[in-house]
Amino acid sequence: VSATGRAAADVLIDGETIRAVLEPGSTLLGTDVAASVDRVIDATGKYVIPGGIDAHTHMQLPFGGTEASDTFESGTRAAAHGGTTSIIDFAVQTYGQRIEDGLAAWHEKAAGNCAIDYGFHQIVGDVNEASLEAMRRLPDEGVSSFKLFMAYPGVFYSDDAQVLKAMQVSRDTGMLTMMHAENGPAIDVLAAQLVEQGKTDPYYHGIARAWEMEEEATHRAIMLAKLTGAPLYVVHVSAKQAVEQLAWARDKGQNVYGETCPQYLYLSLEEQLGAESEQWGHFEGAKWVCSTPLRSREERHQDAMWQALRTNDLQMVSTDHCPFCMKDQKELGLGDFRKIPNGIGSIEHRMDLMYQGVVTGEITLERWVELTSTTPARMFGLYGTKGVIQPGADADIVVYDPNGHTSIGLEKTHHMNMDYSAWEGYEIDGHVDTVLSRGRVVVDGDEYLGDAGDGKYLKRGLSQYLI
Ligand code: DUC
Ligand code: ZN
Ligand code: ZN
Repeated sequence: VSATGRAAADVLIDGETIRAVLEPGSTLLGTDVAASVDRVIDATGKYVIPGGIDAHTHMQLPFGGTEASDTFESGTRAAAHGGTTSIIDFAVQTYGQRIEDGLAAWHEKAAGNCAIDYGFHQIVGDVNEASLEAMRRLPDEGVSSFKLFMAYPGVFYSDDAQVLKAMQVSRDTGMLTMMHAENGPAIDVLAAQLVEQGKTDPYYHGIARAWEMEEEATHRAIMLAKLTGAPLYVVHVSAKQAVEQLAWARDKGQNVYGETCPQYLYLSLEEQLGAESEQWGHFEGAKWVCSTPLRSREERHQDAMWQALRTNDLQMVSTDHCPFCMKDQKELGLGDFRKIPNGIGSIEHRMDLMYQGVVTGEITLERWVELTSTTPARMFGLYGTKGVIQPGADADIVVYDPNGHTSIGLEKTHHMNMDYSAWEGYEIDGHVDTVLSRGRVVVDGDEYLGDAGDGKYLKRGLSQYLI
């Protein structure tokens, strides 16, 4: 299955790369191909797809007074189990730090630890003259995209002047501007007022981060991008009004793109409000505190996200994998939702959760491949090597069994370093059967056969979506 169609075929792999895609039962130079190879993986009745590319992850991210709980080792192993064979993680420049040092620190965290191939975007957390200079050299390092935050004042935040200057570099270099589009200063006022009124439960995180805050920031990002000529990619879109902004800009011919995440397709603010457990009481809702927040089902944001994935108003699905445990991590926000570390872990389940959208008729099989692998490769300068099954491409391949079944839960399918699953009880009508990373079988059934350090750094080229 590719982004454009499906056919019965044999895939011939030689070492780390795909040598040929052949008619079933083909001969090559007079010999029966299947009879002359070292190993045959029988995919009869199953889908053979390019390995998933999760273009938005945060391994070991220092955030909210703690650190995201998956290391590059545990997180990429969980990814492999779920049929994802490449990630693009976010290297962080913190306030006052040099960009070069932030990037070097990320290389150090990842090198020798990853189960699958990995690349980096650069978070620019301090837009100043030195940063703007350093950003121009990032493409030479294989980092062809950077992320700015219109949220989190005092942490990663950039004001409009900083956004404008960074976008000018984006225009000049062809680096993609990735935007966290929420009005952080306004959100922080609303959040403080809610806490003053005693509204401290996790649910109020989503009330403070109202969709108006996302719509407004998305619009502002679009206008600043238009003015500067920067290519814009809005991350973790969750509000239907933000999608309308993207669609409006695209209809006018502007070069803007957007991703959503599984949590914005399946989970809702109402369910977060209703969440309660013996152990945590109403604090149970902290499990789903992420930014942008879960949105109201009644307001039909989830339906709008699925629709946008069909109409191509949104082009990709990434996870924003940013896991925290309840114990000692989410717990920091007991009594004040502002102190709950923001993030959900989903890297292991993205391919399955999106496949369920094929089962329920939300998207086609081809669109599944396009949203999870082919477009991420094109968007972030990996296409040809990744994102497609064709001669010369890396043999990153998933054999997916549509007759299999996956029960998600902490005691079932769970390899992420978390003490809960944000997807507890989800049932998927399909199963990741076999996963190959550059020709090596790293997952067979539910068994992991790879090693930490198998994954190598991906020097990315510029996006294919530049015009
Ligand atoms: N959102 C999250 O939920 N976590 C990490 C950073 C972000 O923007
Ligand atoms: Zn973000
Ligand atoms: Zn993120």
